[in-house]
Amino acid sequence: MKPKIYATLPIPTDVEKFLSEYCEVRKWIGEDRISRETLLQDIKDVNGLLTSGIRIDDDLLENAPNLKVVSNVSVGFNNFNIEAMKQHNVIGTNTPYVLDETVADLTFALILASARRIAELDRFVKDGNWNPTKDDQLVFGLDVHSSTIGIIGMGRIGEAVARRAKFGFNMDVLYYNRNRKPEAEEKYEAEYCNLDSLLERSDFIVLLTPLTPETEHFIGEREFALMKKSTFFINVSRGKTVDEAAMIRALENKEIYGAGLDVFQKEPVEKDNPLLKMPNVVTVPHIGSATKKTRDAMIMRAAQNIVSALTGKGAIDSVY
Ligand code: 8YV
Repeated sequence: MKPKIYATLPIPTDVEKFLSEYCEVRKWIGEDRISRETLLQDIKDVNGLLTSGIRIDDDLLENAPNLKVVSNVSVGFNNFNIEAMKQHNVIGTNTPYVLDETVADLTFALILASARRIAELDRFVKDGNWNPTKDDQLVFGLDVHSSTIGIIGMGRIGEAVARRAKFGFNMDVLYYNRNRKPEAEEKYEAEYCNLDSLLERSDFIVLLTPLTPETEHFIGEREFALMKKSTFFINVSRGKTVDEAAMIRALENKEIYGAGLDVFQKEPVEKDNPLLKMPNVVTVPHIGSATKKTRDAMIMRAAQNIVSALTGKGAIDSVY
């Protein structure tokens, strides 16, 4: 009897072919995101769940007594209730490594787009407002090269950002992390400093911490008040690592110069969110890893994780 797995997101053909060699594959084929109700119904007898962003808690685990593994198609796993999964003896896996460079690219896209006002001036030109007689200062931005970047969370993606900053943009690299990263200090002349010093000295602050109970609202009113008025805040981690209301106030009060945001407290972000009306805030819809090549690599890795766990070879990327 092949183990049964359920996928809540579309699976490329080659991945489905790989999975079908080892498992009986069932999947959600609806247009929209699967509802909680349907999900709990559909997974009653499955052994493995291939998913992304779905809350894995006691309620779901009670509903799936045969579940042995939940494989996230993401590196972040704040959707896992780890204690509940341990109690139900369910393995949790994620997809590290395969997205590091793609997320680092998007991070720099947000740095460049916010500093050089790309989104705003793209609209400016397309709205027919480009008038050569007008004072050039109207379109001035701020330099990225030779400035100072502050990386909060120097993991693999943080190091990929540091490499781009050092060797691509001749930037000074500061970082704050739970533990020192001697290699990054060696390779990118990255300077380890305490959080407040990083916040006070950086021109671009990049938040790259996972969302955990310790990092919820890690950046709030106090932290924004320490930043320079010329600073750009870049969030490519999770919306809830930032106190969004405090960020909105800091932007409205010009305590910081601008922001580049890939993630929001609520996703999709509400249409009336004040951030969406600020020309000095660049917003994108959680696209950190959103390239075909990288997403295909993520779902193949997640498939390998689920097969490995269900064929007794243990989990390649277990999160606990
Ligand atoms: C995912 C991400 O695409 O990997 C992560 O942690 O945030 C993205 O790569 C996203 O989680 C999909 O919901």
